[in-house]
Amino acid sequence: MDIFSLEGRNAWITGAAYGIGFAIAKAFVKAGARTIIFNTRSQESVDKALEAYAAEGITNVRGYVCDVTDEVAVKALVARIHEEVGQIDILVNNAGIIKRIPMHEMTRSEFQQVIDIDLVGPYIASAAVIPEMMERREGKIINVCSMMSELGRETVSAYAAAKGGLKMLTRNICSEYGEYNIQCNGIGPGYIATPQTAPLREKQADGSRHPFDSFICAKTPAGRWLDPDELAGPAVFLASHASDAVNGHILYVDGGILAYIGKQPK
Ligand code: NAP
Ligand code: GCO
Repeated sequence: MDIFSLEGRNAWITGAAYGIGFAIAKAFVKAGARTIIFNTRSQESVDKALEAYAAEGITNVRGYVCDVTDEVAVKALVARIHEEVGQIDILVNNAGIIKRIPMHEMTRSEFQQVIDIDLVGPYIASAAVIPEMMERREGKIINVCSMMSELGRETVSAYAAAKGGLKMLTRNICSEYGEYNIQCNGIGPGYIATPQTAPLREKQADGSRHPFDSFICAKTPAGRWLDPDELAGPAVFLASHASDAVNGHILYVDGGILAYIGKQPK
């Protein structure tokens, strides 16, 4: 079972201050990763995250302030990681935002911000790490996609466009760099209980469940939101040699949402 080990490997997980990225980082450490690198947009967020990692007993972690949309800063960060940590064996493009606004009410700038972080950011980070992976003829890139890589819904037009594009960026990196033994796959979480989805689970003024909360539980065969830690196994699989023959694939970790028409109302 050593093929699932990440022993001695360095993993850069963008935006892994909390939420899904943080859960993936914990899983990689448990699988033997040598160093976890993460970046967020503020020193405050980095410092808070380092405390959270320490609380989990994780000290082989380095946090940096770097906005994934800032190409100059990302290239400088990659050079600094190579200098201070070593090679980047695994890149997880996790950093992402969502804006839930009806498309006709959304400003161009709001639409662009989602595209920049959720699609252009993964391009910038991947383009920055690939040359070194090409030299070593080895590398793993995991793009955090979404149900919205496959489905649409009201108010998330920019996010769905970005995550649909990220699915195809995943397939194109696979196509262009597979000959260098670089595998690029996507992980497609379903509905996960994190700060990003907290607004969809907030109790209503009368104490009742948020309508979207009930809706998602009816669309998920298990009838519940998933936990970020349930992404651990799929993420370790895609980061390890166990997936060396898997490339350009989006591994949906959705509890069966994409297979299910939804629970009939009683
Ligand atoms: P989250 O709780 O909002 O965490 C997002 C992380 O990304 C934070 O660490 C945030 O740090 C960082 N970030 C945001 N913009 C950034 C930028 N421009 N540069 C660097 N870091 C940035 O979100 P999540 O639920 O964990 O989601 C993580 C990823 O999974 C996202 O790509 C999301 O689209 C995707 N996803 C989420 C779900 C879900 O149900 N939660 C399902 C499918 C896919 P700072 O804000 O401190 O900078
Ligand atoms: C939303 C949610 C979803 C999740 C996730 C689903 O508003 O519909 O935020 O987009 O974040 O992407 O896979």
